[in-house]
Order: sequence, then structure tokens, then C-alpha cells
Amino acid sequence: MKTVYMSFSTDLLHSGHIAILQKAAQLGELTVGVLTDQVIASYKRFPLLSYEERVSMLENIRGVHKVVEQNSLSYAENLRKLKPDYVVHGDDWKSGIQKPIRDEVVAILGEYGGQLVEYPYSNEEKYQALEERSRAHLSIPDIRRGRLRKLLEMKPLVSIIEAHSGITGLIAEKTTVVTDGKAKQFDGMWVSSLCDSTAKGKPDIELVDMSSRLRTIDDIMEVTTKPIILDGDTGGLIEHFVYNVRTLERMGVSAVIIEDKTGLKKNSLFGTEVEQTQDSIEHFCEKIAAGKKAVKTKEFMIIARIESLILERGMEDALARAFAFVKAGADGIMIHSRKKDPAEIFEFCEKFRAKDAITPIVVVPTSFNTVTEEEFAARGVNIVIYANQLTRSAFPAMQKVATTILETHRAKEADDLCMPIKEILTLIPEE
Ligand code: SPV
Ligand code: MG
Repeated sequence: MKTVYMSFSTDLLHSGHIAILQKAAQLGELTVGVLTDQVIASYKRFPLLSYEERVSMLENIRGVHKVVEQNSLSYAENLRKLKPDYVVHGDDWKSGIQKPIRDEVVAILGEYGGQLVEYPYSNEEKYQALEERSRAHLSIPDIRRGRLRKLLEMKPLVSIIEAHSGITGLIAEKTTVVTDGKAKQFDGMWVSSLCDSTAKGKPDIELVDMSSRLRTIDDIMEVTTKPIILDGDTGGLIEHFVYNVRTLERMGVSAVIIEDKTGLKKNSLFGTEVEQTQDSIEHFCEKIAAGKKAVKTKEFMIIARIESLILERGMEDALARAFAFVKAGADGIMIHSRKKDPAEIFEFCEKFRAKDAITPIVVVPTSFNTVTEEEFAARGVNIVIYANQLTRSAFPAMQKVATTILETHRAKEADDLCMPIKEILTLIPEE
């Protein structure tokens, strides 16, 4: 009896999948490798059905002999273990992000004389419509909101990038790289006060009001499905914060991060160059507790941000605040620093983790940007936020083009710096 291997990520099993499964089963004893939630989320979209549900679904399909876990986009581990005579796949992976995976499968099959069997990929409209419906489903507030908590359970490190508009949201949603059989995307978006204010030409001093911030979030939500963390500045008055928590939760935002400052807020990266006042532990705990009381779901997170290192109040103060804020109900702690050297961030993580192994730690490595995600994860960090890089990269590009046009009295010289008209026209396809 010949043996056959197929890999499946789908959570919507349609007639096209059944047809290819039946063809594969005719070639021999069929083993299906089911991709884990983490792998699927990294390259496609968050699965609507969990890994266990997808395993059970495939186990009950006629012709499927066995179901095994495939814990990477790469087939290498399972192929070397099972040495199937055939690998079956649709022919859609001959190009695009799956091509390197296919190339590796071909090479490994070549090692022991296995064979790749490809059937024409069926991209019928009804299947496309199904996929579009699933995507739309993921953007529904109730489905989107809880995904940050799910990601925290699934992944050692959740990586988040700033978005302040529909287009930056799309970049955060869609940018994908594949390296060594591993696909990587950002897990979600940070609606930064700095970048939201900058996009509106305003300083980052809590001047852009909540209605405007909500409008930005809505613009992003219109075109994306990934979870959103809001930079909630100081959270404002406790009496206002409780209302805003409910609004954000209802919209499908996953978390708000509020910082323990009071009075006129200035951006943290000014540090002690400007006057900034830290809130008292008691008052900030009151704000956290009031916010937690207003939350209606188990999913929405209130994360407390500690400014002690920014304001040079010392490690002991930062740690005392962290433990007090967790006790008051904070679902996570963001520790911030504006030093290039990550030593104080690492020291905080070590000392915090010595007493609290569970509460998620968030960092924003704008200054300490040499540290890799792997190293942060090893130090006990759970969320890394790239808080301003899309704004900081777009601004000089726009400024250069504007200067070039002024200098040359025409747009020709600026053209090389711009995306071709054809590309911009089709960048956002019509539905
Ligand atoms: C933001 O992105 O607005 C932040 C992070 O709050 S920082 O700018 O580093 O203060
Ligand atoms: Mg901010």
C-alpha cells in the first residue's frame, strides 16, 4: 500500500477540498497534517475553528487514514518522519509566498524517491466568497476583541505595529515575509497617540480628543481584521475613563494601555527634558479598578504603563507600581524606557518575573531597538510594540518629494521617488 501526505490549514471544508482529499485517498493510505493555529495565523488569517476542531473535522472525512500535527509551514519534519510515497497539493503554490515551501517539499521527496502530485487549484467564485465571508467575520467586534488574549496564549511573543489610518492598517494587516519555511506577519496594531496626533499635525499632549481617536480606530477597523491596542494616554479623568472603556470594548478594541502620568501629558521620549508629573500609586490604582469594573467581557484588557524609568524615579519605584497596578486589576504591565541600552528594561523584567510569572509584559523598543524579539521573549516579555516606525518612515519620504518639486519646478524629478500611478490605482482593489 502506497502512502500519501497532505497538509491542511482550512477551517471551511468545501467541495473543492473534499474532491482533492478523495483523489489523494485513491493514491494510497492518506495522512493529513493539520497546521497549528499559530502557523495559520502567521501567514493567512486567524482560524475560525481551533486546531482541535479542525483535527476532529478531518478525522471524520472518508478516506483520511490518520491526522497528525504540522507545526510549521515547512513540511520537512513530517516528510522526513513519515516518508510518504506521494505528497498531494493544489497547483496554486507554484508561485507566491508558498513557493519556497513547495521547493523544499520537492527537494525532500527527491532525497528518498517520493513524488509530488498536483491537481489544478479550484478558485471558483463561490470558494472565494466563502473566504471573504470568513475574513469579514474576523472583523466583527466580538470576534476581533478576544484575539489578543488568544494570541498571548498561543505565542511566546506577540508583535504589534503602529497604524494611524486605513492604509497603515492595511500594511500592518497584510505585510508578510517567509524565511526558512516560516511565515511572519504582525499580530496586531497599536493606535499610537504620537502617530495619531502627528497625522493630524498636532502635538502629542492629549489634545486630539477621544472622538477623533475613535474615528481613527474605525478607519482602521473598516479595512482590517487584526486586534487593536489603543494608546490611551493617561486615561483622563476616572469619570471619563469608565465611559471610554465601554466604548472601546463595544467597538472591538482588544486593549487600552494607560500611563501613570497626570496633568499635561508630554510624550515619554522627552523624558525629563520637559515637565511631566507622575500619578500617585493610589490614584492610578483607583483608575485601573474603576476601568476594570466597567469592562463587560473577559476579553478586553486594561494594561498599566509605568513611567518611573522615563522620569528617572528608579527601579524600586517601577516595581512597586507594577505590583500595585496588577493588584488593582491591570491585565498587563507596559514598562517604558528611553535609554538606548536595554539594561534597565531587562532588570525590570527579571525582577518582575521573579514574583509574577503570568501577567503579560509589554515593551516599546523605540530607543532600545537593538534587542531582537527572540531576546525579549527569553527575558519574559510578551508583547513588543513598534510604536512609530510607519510614521517616521513615511514623513521623510513625503518631505523629500515636496522639496524636490519645489527645487525643480516640476514633478518629473520626484517621479523616481514615487510609486507608479498604475500601482497606486490598483493598490486598493475594489470589492
Ligand atoms: C506612542 O506611540 O504614542 C507612545 C509610545 O505612547 S512613546 O512615543 O514612546 O511614548
Ligand atoms: Mg503615546
